[in-house]
Amino acid sequence: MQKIDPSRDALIVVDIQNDFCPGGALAVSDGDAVVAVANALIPRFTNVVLTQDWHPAGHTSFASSHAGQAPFDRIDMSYGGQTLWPDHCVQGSNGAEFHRDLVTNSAHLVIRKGYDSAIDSYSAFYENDQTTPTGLTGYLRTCGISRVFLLGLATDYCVHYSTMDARKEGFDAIVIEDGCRAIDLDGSLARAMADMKAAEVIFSTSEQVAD
Ligand code: VGL
Ligand code: ZN
Repeated sequence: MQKIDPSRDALIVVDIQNDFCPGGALAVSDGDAVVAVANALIPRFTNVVLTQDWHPAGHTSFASSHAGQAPFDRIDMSYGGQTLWPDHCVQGSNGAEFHRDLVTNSAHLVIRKGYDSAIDSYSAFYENDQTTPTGLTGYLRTCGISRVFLLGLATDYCVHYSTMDARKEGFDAIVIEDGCRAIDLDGSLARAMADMKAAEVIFSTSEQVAD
């Protein structure tokens, strides 16, 4: 059992947006299944943070921004390797909106990320250069948070990177397994799981979360 302590725990709901759900531009298989899990947990936390992938048109992570490249190709960027994606979560587009059934009203904070056209940002804490902060660490610390529960899309990208950064920043981290779905590109899910386990991330089902 993972018992919620509202004074020190926050729930981070990662990228539950139309483009990552069936019918979206970068649809994660069964992605909309996480909405019900998120909705059941959100009211049980005092401190809820939502993240929103939020790219300008022509973003560097889009394959369409690189002549001769196709979605899911990998290229080298100044900050390291970058997987290229279909255009997705363009600022102000319907695809960038939260899933219409996600209950967002009680969230205290929405962290938008990936808005710098030259850097991708999977993590809720740092852009992919691993040095540009979003400010989330300061926010959580200021609020007295020492442990984060994470769920959302996708397990092997934004949930994975957010969870690893949470650990690096000294937060305990619990990933809600039934609240996540993966893209799973070339073994990315297995790598993400191994990484998170090595970083002493705790895995729990939403059923095992107690008040
Ligand atoms: C994500 C790929 C590109 C994610 C965002 O939310 O996991 N993946 N942008
Ligand atoms: Zn993105």
